[in-house]
Amino acid sequence: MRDITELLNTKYPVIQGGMANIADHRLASAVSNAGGLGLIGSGGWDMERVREEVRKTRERTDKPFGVNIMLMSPHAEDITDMVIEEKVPVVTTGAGNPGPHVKKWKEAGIIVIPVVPSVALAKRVVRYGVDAVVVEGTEAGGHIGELSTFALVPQVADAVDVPVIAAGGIADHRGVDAAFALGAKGVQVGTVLLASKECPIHENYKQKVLKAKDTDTIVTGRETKAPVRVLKNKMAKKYLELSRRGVDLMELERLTLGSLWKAVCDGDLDEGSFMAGQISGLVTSIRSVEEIFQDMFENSRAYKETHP
Ligand code: TUI
Repeated sequence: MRDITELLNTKYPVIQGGMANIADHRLASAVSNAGGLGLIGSGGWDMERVREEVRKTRERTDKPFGVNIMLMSPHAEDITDMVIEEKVPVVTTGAGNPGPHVKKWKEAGIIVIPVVPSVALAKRVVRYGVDAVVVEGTEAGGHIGELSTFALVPQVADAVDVPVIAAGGIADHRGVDAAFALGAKGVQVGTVLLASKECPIHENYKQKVLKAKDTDTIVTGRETKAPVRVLKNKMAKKYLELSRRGVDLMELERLTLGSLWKAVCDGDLDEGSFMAGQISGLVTSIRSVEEIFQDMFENSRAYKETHP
């Protein structure tokens, strides 16, 4: 099976999570320049804004990068065509089934890597002809599935014949080694990058991640079809109440993105939605993306063995 670094043309087998409203050209280019695959997180932005981010990323790096398309976004359809026009090398998708779009992306020479929360969806997207899958466990931040990384990764690895990239709960070399032991060929990380020097979020967001302990995340919207993991605060409790009352999905999504904005830009500790994964408790210092990847891979036995 093809190695992830060979498939993506990166130094390290790591993809940055496509964090909506957060992962702009600054984070994406920093990740790509540090040897991973940087992604522009398109959720929350319209097509022209994402196009601008693509162009700015190209000004900052000559390394491969990608766009994550959040399929629940009202702009998703437009963005699926824009990535072809802009010759974006890699597309990842989240929060839905990308099936109908895979053919046109493959014909355009794009590497396609959907994020999947189950064996069933992994098998379905592989039939469409994708290059790899990101298998994301419920430990992850933001919009999540039901199954844990530990249970899901080996089941998907056995079920499909494309490389599996593990996500959810990975922040250091132990997570990388565990993911490889479960059959993954690479990892995707989000939470640990929130605390990177280059991540363009409000300082309060970074400090909230640094201060979080193991039990400080909760999942809002489990009753609806859009469960979202966030750090506990006043807003999270308000969501729990709203989703318990069965508030309309679209309204909840608007609220989520609106308050994510308040967290990312204003650092509003009460009204913001601080999406982050269960591994937040392990993240205790601000480092550069390069330092983070060095720790993750230069100390990983599995990486050393597979990339001598
Ligand atoms: O997409 C994510 N994480 C996200 S997206 C986001 S923005 C948002 N805003 C408001 C409400 C919801 C999200 C924040 N974080 N991760 C990838 C991911 N994809 N996790 C789970 C899934 C998923 C779920 C169901 C993928 C496919 C899927 O398919 C259902 C189907 O149609 O078969």
